[in-house]
Amino acid sequence: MLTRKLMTGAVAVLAMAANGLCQAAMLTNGSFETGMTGWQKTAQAYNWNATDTAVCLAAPTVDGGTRVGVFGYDSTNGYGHAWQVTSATVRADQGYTLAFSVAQVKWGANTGKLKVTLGCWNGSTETAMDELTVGGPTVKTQWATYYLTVSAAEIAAHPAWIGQKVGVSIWQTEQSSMLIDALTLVPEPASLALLALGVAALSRRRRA
Ligand SMILES: [Ca+2]
Repeated sequence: MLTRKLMTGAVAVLAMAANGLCQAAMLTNGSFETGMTGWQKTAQAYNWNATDTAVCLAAPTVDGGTRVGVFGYDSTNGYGHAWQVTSATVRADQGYTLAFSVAQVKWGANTGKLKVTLGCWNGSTETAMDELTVGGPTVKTQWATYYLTVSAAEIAAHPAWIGQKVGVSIWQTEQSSMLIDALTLVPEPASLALLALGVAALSRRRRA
């Protein structure tokens, strides 16, 4: 009985370790602690930065010392876009959850919006697997956390997604003063449960 308990604990620890490894590997600098390192961006996103001090919030960041302000607007060329393509390949047996935090700052008459996409990339274009637009007339000056999720079942129902790379996009959708921080992309918990079951099965086989 003690062995069984120890084994259950070991499986839980392994599952958490696997989660931690994936979390560490999936997004580079999702907390913007090194500015926009690891993120690609269009020329229109020229004024997105992690160093401005013009905005006063009760909590200026969510994690670490910096976040990104989705600021500025190129009246000739339109809105900015930043993105990151991970090394993970979309599989029919693996879902994902993306968490991110946004705060909104009223800038003159503008209230701002941004859209975040959990997508798949075929090398040149992105297809949204899930996306959410945040912001609008009701200004939320405190940080709120949002989640995008795509399940393995949803992926299995979209064969065109499979084999593409998992990626994340941040889109400026209006002349905006939005802050974003703390993006984390992790495998869907259900899949981790399956992983834990697999480890448990292996452990049982080893003991037998
Ligand atoms: Ca941060």
